[in-house]
Amino acid sequence: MDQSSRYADLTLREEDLIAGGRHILCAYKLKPKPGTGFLEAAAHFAAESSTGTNVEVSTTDDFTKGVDALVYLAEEATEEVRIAYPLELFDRNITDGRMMIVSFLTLTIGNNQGMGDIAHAKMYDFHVPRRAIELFDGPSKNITDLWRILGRPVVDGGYIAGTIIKPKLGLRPEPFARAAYEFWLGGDFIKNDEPQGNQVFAPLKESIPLVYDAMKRAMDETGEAKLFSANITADDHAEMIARGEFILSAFGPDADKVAFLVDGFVGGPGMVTTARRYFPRQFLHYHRAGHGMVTSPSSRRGYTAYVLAKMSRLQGASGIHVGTMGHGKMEGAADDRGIAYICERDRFQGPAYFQDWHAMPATTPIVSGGMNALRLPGFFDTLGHANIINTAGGGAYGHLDGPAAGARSLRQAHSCWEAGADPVDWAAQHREFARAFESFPGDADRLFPGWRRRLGV
Ligand code: CAP
Ligand code: MG
Repeated sequence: MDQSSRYADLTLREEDLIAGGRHILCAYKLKPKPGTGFLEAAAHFAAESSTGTNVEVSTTDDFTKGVDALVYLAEEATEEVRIAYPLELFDRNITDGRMMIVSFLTLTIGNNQGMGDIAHAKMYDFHVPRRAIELFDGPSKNITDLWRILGRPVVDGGYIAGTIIKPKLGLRPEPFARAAYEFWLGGDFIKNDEPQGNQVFAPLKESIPLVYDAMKRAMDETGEAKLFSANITADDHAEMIARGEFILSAFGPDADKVAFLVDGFVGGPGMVTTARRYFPRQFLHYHRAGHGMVTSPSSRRGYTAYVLAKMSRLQGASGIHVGTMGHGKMEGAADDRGIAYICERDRFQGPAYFQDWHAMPATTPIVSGGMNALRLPGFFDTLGHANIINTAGGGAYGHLDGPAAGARSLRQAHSCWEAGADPVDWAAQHREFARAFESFPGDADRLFPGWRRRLGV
């Protein structure tokens, strides 16, 4: 049934919809199944994403039609479809009237992902009006709070050198805490790896007190504050709360130095908001493990990493992994910069929409995935700044001289970039950075041909 007469209005102008402030706009790349017209498919997509189904129903009234999602742009040649969703469609908390990302997803990326007449559809941008900005939690903490704890300037406080305890799994509490202590002798920030929690060989209630002891010893020895991002991911809300409360209790007077990590993609919006609302005074670290199933360029369904990051800011992520823009081991490219910029800037021109955040606090870009000291200068050149949290697991624990040297090599790489120096020249004056060349010779050969001769290795 062609519903385009009801669910499409191509006379609507995007600038009017944005100025009107009563709609969330979504931009998709959509391909119909053979035999279905493009506008017909888009209209059915909008119907199933709002007030309709595949047939007319007798219970529809004029009010219903007033909150229809409407296709306002449809270009078959570019597979471009843009849909305006009235704010009234989205579910609101009975507790405080706020909006929720789960409702945004259920409508805009819900049943429409499996319809028989749609080959595939993927959201690559969306626009939220000021009223929606007012109704989402947004971040309560971000890198500014971490800079303050680290004794840095709270504006442009710069690079936070971090790691992930590696191996990903398999360390019992004592070696886990030792690995943390050794990195903290040279670095700032440590996170649990995304699957680390309460494995039977590393009970959380044994590991966390040892990690805190390691933090205290490292802070005493270095005279520097240290940060730990503890994973509280769990299926059960009560388990998350129990973990978070235990961790805060264990860190006692240094509980402000603890961030809470959630595997937000696989855990879903409920998990992110549980952490955001129950522990609003802790930095909320959004790990996106699993996102590639929909965000990968090879996926033509779901939504992009840009959309994921934009949603995380509305949810209140203090920081989210934004990828390495082609410099690390995960999929990515230089134009992924936008994933960081939509998180950290107060306004940004995305791939489809210009978004004004109306002073919603920023979500901090977290850069991870195959990073080491050699790859950092090129990354900073791509991003254009270093006001980020970087977590390099292999880049620290794979350093020939151990984790502390690995951490120092990361900091030296940042200093090299800040100085605008040639990395090989810089390595000649900075031992741990030089030893990163020998630790990761494949990267060194690829990035800095002739380094052996110049460093006399
Ligand atoms: C990196 C990492 C991160 C991924 C996440 C890992 O370890 O801890 O979880 O990078 O990817 O488990 O692979 P290494 P993204 O530093 O040893 O590579 O940040 O793109 O979400
Ligand atoms: Mg990891």
